[in-house]
Amino acid sequence: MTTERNQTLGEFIIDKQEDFMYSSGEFTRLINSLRLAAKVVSHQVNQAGLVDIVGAFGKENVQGEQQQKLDVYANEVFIKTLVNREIVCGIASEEEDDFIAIQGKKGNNENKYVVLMDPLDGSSNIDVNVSVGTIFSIYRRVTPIGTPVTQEDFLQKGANQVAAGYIVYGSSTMLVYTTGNGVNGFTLNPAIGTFYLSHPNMKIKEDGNIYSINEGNYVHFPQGVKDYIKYCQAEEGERPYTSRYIGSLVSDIHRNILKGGIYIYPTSTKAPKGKLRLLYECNPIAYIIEQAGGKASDGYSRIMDIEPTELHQRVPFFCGSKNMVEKAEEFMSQYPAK
Ligand code: AHM
Ligand code: MG
Repeated sequence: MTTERNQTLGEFIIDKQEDFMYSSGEFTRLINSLRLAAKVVSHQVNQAGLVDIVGAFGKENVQGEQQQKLDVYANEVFIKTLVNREIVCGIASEEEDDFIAIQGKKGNNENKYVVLMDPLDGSSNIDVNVSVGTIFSIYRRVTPIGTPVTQEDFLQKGANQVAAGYIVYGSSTMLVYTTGNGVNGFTLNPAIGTFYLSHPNMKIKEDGNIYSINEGNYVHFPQGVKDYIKYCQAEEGERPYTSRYIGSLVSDIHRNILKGGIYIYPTSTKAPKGKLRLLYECNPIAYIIEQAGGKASDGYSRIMDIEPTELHQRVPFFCGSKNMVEKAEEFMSQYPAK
């Protein structure tokens, strides 16, 4: 419940500023900008069906996917909010072919953070009134401050993340984020446009009973995944588990954090590298899941240890309750990755 007694996100950010190792206020301003953009997008998502914002935009993104009008809108809102405030030195987005280097008004940019994001994940769900989300990941740049950012600043492994979060536009809008000191969730009170701390110190159970995977692709899955699905369905102890798959990553992950479960998007004969993107989908979710006490892997090893090679790189993704992910890895290890 969000009541007047709950701390607001604004108050929380200021309180936590001092805990933050390199605190200069820059990071605080960055989170504040994301908070603002989230409110703008939330408002627009809630207008779907009332204003001309649902449906395809008529173009494909670099990955050959149909862009939805709201994808494009959310992308613009997040980018404009960050660019106008000169709060970061670079942005990478699922909707942009390449990263964006941000020059300050005076030609140089003294900011030290880059943001990688999926501005509106699961956007094909909007037309049918199903929850969608935003995912973001923040790094400290590795090239010298004041020079234009390069690809190197974005191709960092997930373990280097300074912060990560998601916003779920669901039955209510929630912003969940971590800076490496646990995970906190804030619910938007739309009447007054304020996020309140509703889910302090979120933890995912070590064992859960939900498995989330697109089973329609079963015949295309690796044998280790097929065997794990059969394990989930077997009658023994707490099993069979419940199958829940919304097809909207943020919502599936959010539910599994709150209830305990595993989410899997594996490789398949149709998608040999998996579907989800390492840098702005898997890494930020992995950081949150780990901070909540769970585990995130590619089926064999830790997601956040993968050295990225491309901005839009895809990876198989297994994440959620620790013991469930470890069990799935046990099945995968019977069939070593090629
Ligand atoms: P998107 O980034 O194009 O929206 O795709 C990512 C989405 C995730 O939200 C979701 O978990 C997954 O794709 C669903 O894929 P599928 O329909 O193949 O099960
Ligand atoms: Mg996406």
